[in-house]
Amino acid sequence: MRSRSFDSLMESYERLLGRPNPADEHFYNGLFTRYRNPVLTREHIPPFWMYDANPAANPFMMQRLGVNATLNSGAIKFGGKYCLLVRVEGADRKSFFAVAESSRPTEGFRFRDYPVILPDTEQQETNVYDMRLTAHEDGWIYGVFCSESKDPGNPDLSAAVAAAGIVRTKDLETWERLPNLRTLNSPQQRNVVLHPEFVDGQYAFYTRPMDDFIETGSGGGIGFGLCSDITHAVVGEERILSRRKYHTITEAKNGAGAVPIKTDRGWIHIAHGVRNTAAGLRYVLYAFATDLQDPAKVIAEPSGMLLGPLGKERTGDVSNVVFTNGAIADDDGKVYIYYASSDTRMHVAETDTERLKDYVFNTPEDPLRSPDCVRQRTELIRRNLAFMQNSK
Ligand code: M1P
Repeated sequence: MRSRSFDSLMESYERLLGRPNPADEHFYNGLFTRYRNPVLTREHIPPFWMYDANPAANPFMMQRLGVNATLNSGAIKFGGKYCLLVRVEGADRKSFFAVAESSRPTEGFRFRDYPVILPDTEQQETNVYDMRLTAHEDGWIYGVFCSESKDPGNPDLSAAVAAAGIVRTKDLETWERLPNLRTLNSPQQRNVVLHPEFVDGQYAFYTRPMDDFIETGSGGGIGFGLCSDITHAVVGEERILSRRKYHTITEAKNGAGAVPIKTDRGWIHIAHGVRNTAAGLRYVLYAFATDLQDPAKVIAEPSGMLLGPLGKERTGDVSNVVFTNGAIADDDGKVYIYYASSDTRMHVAETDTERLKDYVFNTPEDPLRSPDCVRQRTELIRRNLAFMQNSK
């Protein structure tokens, strides 16, 4: 085997970052455009994060600290740039956060020189991942993420506890850590999202009550709770807004995804839904809308999935998964949904608010039973055949 030079690794890396990412012409559904390449993979990690560049110390130019995956990223437009707060998973399985940014929403993402240094205030915390970034009307950018620890009361090596960690920043560079969120009625939390506006003068969280680290158990779906002091965040009552339902895409579990997008007709939420299969869990994205005044009141629930794993997206570390925790609604009305496939790499889907509203408010609801689904489809076919006949 021939060893490569550090310079040649840097050249390959720069070539990859300069590669254009054309729209995928094959995929069409009228709602969003997929792009041909992922926007971030582990190949986008700067070589100087993984190799010792000094050939005297690294004669075989070998990776010293490998990276396994770049996935579930928060997203925000900041300083005119599209910024992803990426979950980077090291070869050692621990995740950490890093900012990758670009002046273009669908290509050219480059990691800043250093990963995010999170204040290490939770001594029991082992792993951190899946940060949602909320530009709050109080002037801070908040990051809410999963803070995972070993369950001290359970000897099972895999037993863990998930809580919602909270940080805030003004520049995506320096981060202030606040105490983890406490939810009085739920032992565990993951996929927690901070709403961007005050609700009844309080901070509002989308939660995901769970009895257990993996199973949501009695947790009925995506919850909503208020808290008066984000510097010591405590949520009491969690109202369930997007409920898990039998024989739907959310039967096994669901969770809030991107920070909701404000439109003139309501808040549009892009979440994930999970069903079980003989091949394991399948994760897809779905959408719903809530009332502008009462963001916990669902006003539209289109049937089925918004986006599911397709082609190469289907395989990876945890196959058959798409997952979002960040979208950017741009000033021109375009919306970029950043999503990870199979817990391995990041993609973007491009749409706009008009299309999203049309989708959310004009897609029929899931009638929950096959005979009713056939009635729904037959009605569409009947209308279409009449329309096609009349337009001849
Ligand atoms: O492996 C799929 C996803 O599993 C978890 O999501 P949830 O809590 O809804 O099951 C998360 O750990 C997420 O990071 C991961 O992508």
